[in-house]
Amino acid sequence: MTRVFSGVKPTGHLTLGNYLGAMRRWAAVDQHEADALFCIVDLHALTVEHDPARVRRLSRQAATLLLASGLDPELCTVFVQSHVDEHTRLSYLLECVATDGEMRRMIQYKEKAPRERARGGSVRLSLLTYPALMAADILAYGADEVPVGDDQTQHVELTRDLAVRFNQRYGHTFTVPKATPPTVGARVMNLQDPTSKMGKSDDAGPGIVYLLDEPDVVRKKVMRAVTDSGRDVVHDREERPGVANLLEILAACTGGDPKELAGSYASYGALKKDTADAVVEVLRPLRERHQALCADPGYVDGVLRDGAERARAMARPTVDAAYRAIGLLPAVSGADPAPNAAR
Ligand code: AQP
Repeated sequence: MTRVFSGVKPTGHLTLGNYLGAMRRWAAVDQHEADALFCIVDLHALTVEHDPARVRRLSRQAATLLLASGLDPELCTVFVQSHVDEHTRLSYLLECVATDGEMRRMIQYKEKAPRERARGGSVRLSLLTYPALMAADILAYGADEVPVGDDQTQHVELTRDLAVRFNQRYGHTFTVPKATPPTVGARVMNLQDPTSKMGKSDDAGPGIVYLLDEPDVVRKKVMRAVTDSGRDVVHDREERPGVANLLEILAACTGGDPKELAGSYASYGALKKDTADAVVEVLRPLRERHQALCADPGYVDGVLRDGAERARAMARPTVDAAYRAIGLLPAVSGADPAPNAAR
């Protein structure tokens, strides 16, 4: 059975981009068709200036939203990255296989490092090295596929490179995974700046639809989306990024095709109204389930505890194999026979 791994980072409230680009398919397809693991990658949230209490809160909220989106712990494994030590154990080995040039070429590093400097802070070393941790997240589980939005495909490419390099140098240890972005909704753009991705850690604003926004807030944000100076509704990402973004959101919510949908609208106003309605309807069941789950925090804790146990058991053999392959002396446990006794 295909093994699938993916995750969300608790750096902000989850957005429509996270949902349409990744989460929705995890619940609708991946958990049914694959042996799937979904992770709240909290260690990644420490790579930028953070408030410890907020990261804890957002981690719990992300876990609750994953379950609210339809992930079923009977069908898949839902867990928190920092609860499973194998991720950081493997990450160091992968740092010993990666080069600093590879890390510096990562788009997220190039985008986020100047932002951290502009906010008056210094750039954490982990912002440079976390792609190795991300590779460890994936390789520890022998994942074949990584269902992610477009923005993460470069990280999965790096993961592939590291897996191939490790296997060539030290013997076959890792499955080489591939990214599987969705056909529609792979890159939801900011409604106020449709040339930038809708990002959860961006400064909050009317361009970002959060999964827990009230319906009237969602409507307002969509109705105020920046469009273009033209009048006709066409799907053209280069020349009409605002309208293209709305068409893609509508298509992702209703299952249509953005180019075909364009032909059925004579005005931007009508397109915005239908897009707002479609987004509100897509988010409605998720908000309702989230509310119900918040009333039962013990359930979420239990899911995360069981998920971490399962994940640990899956990751340990591969990570142990990587430690042996790279040349580290296995630790002898108390239960192992002493060398003399074995003779
Ligand atoms: N705007 C987006 N459109 C489509 N997919 C998106 N994803 C994120 N933003 C969009 C996908 O959501 C999954 C989880 O993302 P993440 O938590 O790993 O964070 P990210 O990719 O770095 O994007 P964010 O949400 O904007 O976080 P920040 O602001 O902290 O960087 C991934 O599969 C991602 O592709």
